[in-house]
Amino acid sequence: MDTHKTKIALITGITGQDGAYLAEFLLKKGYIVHGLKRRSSLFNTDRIDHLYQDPHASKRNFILHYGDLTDSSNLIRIIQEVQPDEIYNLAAQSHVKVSFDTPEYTANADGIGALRILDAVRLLGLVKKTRIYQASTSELYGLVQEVPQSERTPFYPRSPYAVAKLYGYWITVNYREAYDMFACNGILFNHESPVRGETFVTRKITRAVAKIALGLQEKLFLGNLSAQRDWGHAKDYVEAMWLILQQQQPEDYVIATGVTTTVRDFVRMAFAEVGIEIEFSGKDTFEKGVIIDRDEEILNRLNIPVEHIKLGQTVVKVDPQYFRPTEVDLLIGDPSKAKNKLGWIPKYTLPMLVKEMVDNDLQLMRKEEYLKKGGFTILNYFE
Ligand code: NDP
Ligand code: GDR
Repeated sequence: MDTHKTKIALITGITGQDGAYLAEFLLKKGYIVHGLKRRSSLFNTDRIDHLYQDPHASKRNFILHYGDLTDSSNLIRIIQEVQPDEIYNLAAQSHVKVSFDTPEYTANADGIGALRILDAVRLLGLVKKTRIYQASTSELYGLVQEVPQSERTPFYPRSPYAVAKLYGYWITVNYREAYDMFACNGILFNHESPVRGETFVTRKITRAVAKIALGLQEKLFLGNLSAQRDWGHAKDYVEAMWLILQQQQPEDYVIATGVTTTVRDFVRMAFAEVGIEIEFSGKDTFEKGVIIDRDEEILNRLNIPVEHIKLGQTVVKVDPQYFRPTEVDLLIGDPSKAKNKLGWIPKYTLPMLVKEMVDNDLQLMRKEEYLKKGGFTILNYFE
């Protein structure tokens, strides 16, 4: 038997944050990587453009297919064509707040989408060949039942997103038990990176910090500053996805750092990276963050004009439009099972993650600064 046969992976959601990191990771491991991308009116492959291969080339190990998790016949056709050894189902309407505006679509893509993948594998007779990873989430825990949250903690979802993902979780367990499939849930806590979507809170903060430092934006408007999240780095988390599918037995795993931090403290840490010290005062909707000190050595090193950083200036304000109808107050994961069984150890700490994100956004915003100096209009999106 040839034990070195090249493995084939299919990644749904390949254009997203995790899809991009996972594709890179699997290509380095020697996989042939197929990805599902949606048709859009503009190019939507920014995060994977560095992996792109000319479709006319005779040999390729990175191949994209148009598709959508809401379209069964398309998924069946692609899975039949690709005959994957591993499917990573990462595609989803992944924004919790947006799921309150688009609950039915979110249920379709995030809940029934998982079923469509599992059932395609079953109908095509690939149950013994294809292993499936389902992107489950710490949002399943929702209203706090116990801390830290582990594989045994009861679920209490608090958004249409989380309810849809609850279906995805259980249908994965059910297909594993009913049809003896190698199908697993990774219950991943929040993970971020320089390519995190711009409307998730960490990236929104690091982009704003860079813009404020360069004088391109005045204020950052945020919602619930007291929410606590267990933030890790996406690079570490995609490795865990792969490890989950390499085990003898299909099981579900919590992937987390075990450290939790408030949004407020994330803001403080991000501003500190560019030499700005923030103090918060006021309560609830009246809470604000004001510059109380600046570190001129850091500002000089980063080439940030000191006159942009005005002591006493309010740079953070609460805007209730970012509150959620039902919130998840506290997430902190217990990754013991992943550490013991998978040997998974994250390499990044939160300070390392914050630094990498702020550095990257500072570099990106330099381009905007250059355009502004050239007389071009800079657009500020406050989403
Ligand atoms: P992103 O939002 O960055 O990426 C989502 C991906 O799904 C994009 O490629 C998007 O395509 C695609 N997509 C959305 N809807 C559909 C659809 N109907 N059909 C096909 N593709 C679709 O998410 P992340 O990379 O951060 O997360 C990956 C997965 O992990 C998601 O399922 C998310 O819910 C889950 N998760 C994420 C966590 C995190 O902290 N990042 C934590 C726990 C779970 P397009 O680029 O065209 O929009
Ligand atoms: P989350 O991530 O909802 O945990 O879902 P997000 O970054 O959107 O919110 C984290 C916390 O920050 C609070 N918050 C704000 N959030 C956003 N987006 N914008 C704001 O202005 C703002 N102000 C405060 C939120 O209320 C929340 O408490 C992410 C997604 O990646 C999901 O797909 C994934 O399943 C979970 O993480 C684990």
